[in-house]
Amino acid sequence: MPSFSFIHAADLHLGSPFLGLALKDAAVAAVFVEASRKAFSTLVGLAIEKRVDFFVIAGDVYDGDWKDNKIGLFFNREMARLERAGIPVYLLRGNHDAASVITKTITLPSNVHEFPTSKPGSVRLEALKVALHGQGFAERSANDNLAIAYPAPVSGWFNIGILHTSLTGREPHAPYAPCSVDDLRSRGYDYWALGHVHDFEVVAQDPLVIFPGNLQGRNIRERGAKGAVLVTVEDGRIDHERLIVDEARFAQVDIVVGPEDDQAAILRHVEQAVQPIADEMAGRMTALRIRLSGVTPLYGAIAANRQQWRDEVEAACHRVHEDIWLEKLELRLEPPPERAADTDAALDLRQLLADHAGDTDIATEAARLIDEIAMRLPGGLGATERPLDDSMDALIEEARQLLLTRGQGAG
Ligand SMILES: [Mn+2]
Repeated sequence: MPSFSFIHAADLHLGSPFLGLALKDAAVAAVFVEASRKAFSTLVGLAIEKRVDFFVIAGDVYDGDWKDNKIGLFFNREMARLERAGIPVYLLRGNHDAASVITKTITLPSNVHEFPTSKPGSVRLEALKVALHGQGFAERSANDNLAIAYPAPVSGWFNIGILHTSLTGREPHAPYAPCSVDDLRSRGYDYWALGHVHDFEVVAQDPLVIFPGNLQGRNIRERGAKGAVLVTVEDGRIDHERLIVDEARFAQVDIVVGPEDDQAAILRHVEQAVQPIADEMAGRMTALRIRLSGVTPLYGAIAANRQQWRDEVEAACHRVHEDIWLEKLELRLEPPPERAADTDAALDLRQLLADHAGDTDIATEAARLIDEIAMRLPGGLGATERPLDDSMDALIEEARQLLLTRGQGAG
């Protein structure tokens, strides 16, 4: 069997907005906006430099329909770079760029092969004795098990299955093209190039089943290093390594403060907690969420001066590394018990709020109100826009802290 190498990427999500990223510095925000495209350009550059034999993209090239042709023009340019380097590309559509979702097109160079969406298709690379099998999504939601209809392997060749799937379920990813690892195994292929799940995961070793994750984190849920996978096949032996190409990074640290900590001590805790992030970011701009919890007598002062504290915490981040920016300061602090017991009113309020902590009725009612507001927005919200899902708990907690501060002030 000939030796060869290929790149397995997925979930480029070109054109994806950076939701919830309230970076105040415009130049920093611009780095994040450009990051998904830059990450893909970097990966294409690596493919050319490493002279891989082909390039696989397992769905969700585009985040959704294009506003204009800018995204299509960008993708075409990158595909043309690969074509000039003699590297063919095999790709399919996922839920985000299903055939029914993308209405605009730009003609791509002839090195780009797209798998059909109506049935599984196969491509044979004679010289390498490699067969690739895949089926894209016709519609945004693919509820059928696509994998079981994939064709039998080409005997004696290296067979690769390409599929956009959540397997048997990968929260919080929507359950599309459901199938089990055994379904994949039953096809008798040598490698499964999956897409859809945004975290890197080697799902199985025999055969290798891999989610490369997305190329670039887009929000605080998509933290850590992002990239694609380089697969090398030599004398029938398969090796894989991650190619980290993300341009900017999301990270989160939790810091527990103590009753004896004054402002200087809290900021020192921040610097200590941020140091490991600085050690790992390797020159990348990083958007950091910091969650402060614990009991502190500064509770009221912090809640009343959130903006000043936010800026002090960001300043502490910058003292550790100039490219760490505060994505959000999340406050989950508690006042010391004796302070809350100062007045009966404050005690009652605290108890009352504690009784309702985690009350699902509050979240449900808030969600209902948000839906109502969304419905009245001119033009409405897009199908995939879920405005406050991720921050609902944090917002309710913030409201609770504000109420407590006021309660204490009034007492
Ligand atoms: Mn997807």
